[in-house]
Amino acid sequence: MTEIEKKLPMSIKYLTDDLKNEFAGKKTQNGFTIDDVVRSGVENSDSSIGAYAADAESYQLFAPLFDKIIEEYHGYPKDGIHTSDLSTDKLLMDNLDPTDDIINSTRIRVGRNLASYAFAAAISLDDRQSVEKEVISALNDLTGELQGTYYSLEDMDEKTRLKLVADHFLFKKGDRFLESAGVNRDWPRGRGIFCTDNKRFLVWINEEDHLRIISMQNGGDILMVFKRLMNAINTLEKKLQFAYSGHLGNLSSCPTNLGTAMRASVHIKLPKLSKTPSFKDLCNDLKLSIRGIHGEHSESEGGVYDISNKQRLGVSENDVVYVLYNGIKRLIGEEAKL
Ligand code: ADP
Ligand code: DAR
Repeated sequence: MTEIEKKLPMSIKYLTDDLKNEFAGKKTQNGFTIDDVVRSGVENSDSSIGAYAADAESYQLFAPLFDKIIEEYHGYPKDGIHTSDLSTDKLLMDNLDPTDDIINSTRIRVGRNLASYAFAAAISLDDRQSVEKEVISALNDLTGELQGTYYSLEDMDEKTRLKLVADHFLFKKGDRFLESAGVNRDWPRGRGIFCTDNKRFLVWINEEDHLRIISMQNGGDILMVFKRLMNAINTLEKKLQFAYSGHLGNLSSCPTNLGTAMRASVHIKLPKLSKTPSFKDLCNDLKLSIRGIHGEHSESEGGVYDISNKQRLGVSENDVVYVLYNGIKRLIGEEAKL
């Protein structure tokens, strides 16, 4: 493979002429063809993945392509069996930053899609509004630390929306990658955010997936954030039927969010370590991703980075939170040495 081919979006790199012939004429029950699946990667050649699923069926109908992408991104085999572990009683982890000097905040989120609807790239406006209604009904039954209020993006004034985005609580309109995939259609109709008064528990409705279930708070108490999220997932799973398969776990629009569909992140100050030449390699070795502090494709500010687990599939929720915990413990140690 040439150096140029290596830099292509995975969806383009692995969509050989043989596969194009194999997929010709095929479409999912929601009318998605292989061209629809890879449109984002074709229109955005700087995509890392460049493919979005329209529904659960996409992962079966176009499996020869998705298998390659999934194997490269998650290191997960095409015959793998995903196991979930939403328990919290086995986890032994203390607060890595009890004096709040280095970890600004911790956020753990999962993506979920309702089994009976097309995913964001293919869903109709009516169905997106039905998803919104079904999820709000389930959320309104939540009690205790999860009790909150739903705010529709259609009714939200711009000043409030911008503040919620700036404060890292609310999602922005999808970037060009999501635009090409068709995820932004009818924006902002059928979309909104549910949150508790203290904003430690939030649910996005109809961003990139039907739900993003989020637990977050200032500081580094990863275990407390994880326990709140597990409580929410275990409660919501009793009310909503999520798209799931034994092979791929929770099914998501983007193949990077399969399996646990979990991204566990901290916003952490690493002003010295981040300037060393080995910072990226160290995070890679620790199976950690580096992002800026205002979401994907944003920049870090003031030496603060969004560090999170990279692998989401073929590992359990307990594994994910330990990858973050052990990785952050190591990064804090390396920063202290400098
Ligand atoms: P995701 O795909 O997990 O939703 P993004 O990178 O798009 O992630 O981030 C979504 C929003 O969540 C952004 O506003 C980002 O700043 C915020 N965010 C992510 N991780 C943290 C964190 N550990 N602390 C505070 N805000 C966070
Ligand atoms: N930029 C797209 C998305 C990759 C993962 N991020 C998601 N799903 N938000 C790409 O293919 O590079």
